[in-house]
Amino acid sequence: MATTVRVRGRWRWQLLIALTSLALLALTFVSHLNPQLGLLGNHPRPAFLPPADSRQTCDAANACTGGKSSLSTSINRESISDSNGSLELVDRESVEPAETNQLAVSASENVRGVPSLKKKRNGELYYNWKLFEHDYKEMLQRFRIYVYQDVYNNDDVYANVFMRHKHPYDPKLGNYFSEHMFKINLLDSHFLTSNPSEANLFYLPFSINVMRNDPRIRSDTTIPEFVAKYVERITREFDFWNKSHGADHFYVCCHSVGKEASAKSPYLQRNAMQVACSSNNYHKFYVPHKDVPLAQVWPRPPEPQITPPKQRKRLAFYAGRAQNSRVRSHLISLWGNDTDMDIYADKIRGSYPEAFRRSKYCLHVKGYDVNTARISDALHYGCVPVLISDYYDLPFANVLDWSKFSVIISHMDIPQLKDILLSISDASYSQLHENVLKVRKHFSWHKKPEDYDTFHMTIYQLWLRRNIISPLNTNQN
Ligand SMILES: *[C@@H]1O[C@H](CO)[C@@H](O)[C@H](O)[C@H]1NC(C)=O
Ligand SMILES: *[C@@H]1O[C@H](CO)[C@@H](O)[C@H](O)[C@H]1NC(C)=O
Ligand SMILES: CC(=O)N[C@H]1CO[C@H](CO)[C@@H](O)[C@@H]1O
Repeated sequence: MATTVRVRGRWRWQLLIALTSLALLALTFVSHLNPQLGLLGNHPRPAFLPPADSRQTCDAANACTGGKSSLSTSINRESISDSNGSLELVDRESVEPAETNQLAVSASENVRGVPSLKKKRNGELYYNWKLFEHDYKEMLQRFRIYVYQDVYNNDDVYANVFMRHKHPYDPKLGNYFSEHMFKINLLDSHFLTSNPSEANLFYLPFSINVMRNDPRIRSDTTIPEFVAKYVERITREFDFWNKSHGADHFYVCCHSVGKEASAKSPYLQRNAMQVACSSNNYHKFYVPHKDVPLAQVWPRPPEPQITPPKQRKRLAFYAGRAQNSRVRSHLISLWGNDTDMDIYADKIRGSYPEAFRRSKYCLHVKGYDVNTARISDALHYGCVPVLISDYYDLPFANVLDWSKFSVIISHMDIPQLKDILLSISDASYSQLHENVLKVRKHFSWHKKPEDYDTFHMTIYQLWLRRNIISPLNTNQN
């Protein structure tokens, strides 16, 4: 080795100078990479999650350890996995099969007994509660959305695709519940305007989930064609689209095929906003800052009594199909027989809700895609979520500091999973748990929306994007 690259005398200095300037340049660059998340306004979200290591080592009590070198470590890691290109391909089938042991679903999840938000504490969990609250209230008063009238047209042969779903609580729809509830809540809300000239944004009301189940459409290629035809019609028949080339338009999907829905309409893809459960920073059609992560929430019966931390005897719980991702099979091969953690390949043995109730930590591990309903499940049962899902653009991450109510672990740190969880002190755990109880309300839908619930939080993300007009003139070449 030493014989092949031999740097001779006078070159040595030039090389040294060149390397030093490079290092300085790199340093300047890195110092601009400030993972400041608290910014609201027109740059609502970080493009990527803050480095996994720096977050997992900052516990709820704000005691950060080992943070000094973690930024550079994780930058290295990201570039390694980028250049390796070994991330799983996106699944074209569906988000997830239904979980076992779903309980009957109640109409309204109105859980009381959650501690009310106290201003002093909010500073920790929310990046800037005051700013958020102020802006949120302005939104309630001023935000206006226009929905294309197909949503009301019962006579169309494809009425089912556009109209509100009649049975959103059908357990078969559990994984796509968020998509349907958004539409239902919006149609009943005061944000809707029948006057397009006063609208801030325009809603394209097609349902990817319904298309997927409609034998006339269903396939990976037909869905984008259907969507493209619809956008063509909107473009022809209404002025609104051309005014912004679609930049003030949005559509909503909680089905992973939804990410390809825009494949055949360049304007939709590059300009319009996609409100999506599969908010995967690694996917070619998902654009952070433009698109909006949608929280994937299963409808669950109320859980009025939350098991306190001391009564949670098991360290961690996970159940899910191992074959859905390499990350999962890795987790199961390393921890499947651990005596402190209940890590099940495939189906859980016993009751699904009980497993959440008896565990301190509940794992969300990427499957076909970055998202599943396990995060909102964990929050629902008062279990602290552990996220093992790199490149997940997390819902509401511009408002909520996820490190205050969850533990984020890089795919590469699965071998350290148990050490990481055991290193979190009881005091830090209590803080995480307390914050879980506070954020639960952001991760639940209601027939009649409540303040700061998933509907309002998602609407708020759209509100932040109301002024973004980027008439990117996409030539069809
Ligand atoms: C919008 O622009 C397209 C392409 O230039 C054009 O074909 C269409 O007629 C325009 N729509 C309206 C409503 O003017
Ligand atoms: C768990 O233990 C069983 C029985 O000893 C064994 O067959 C299996 O391979 C083990 N699984 C893992 C993931 O270590
Ligand atoms: C291109 C390349 O090097 N791919 C490798 C990425 O890493 C996985 C294991 O994590 C290997 O199996 C691939 O061969």
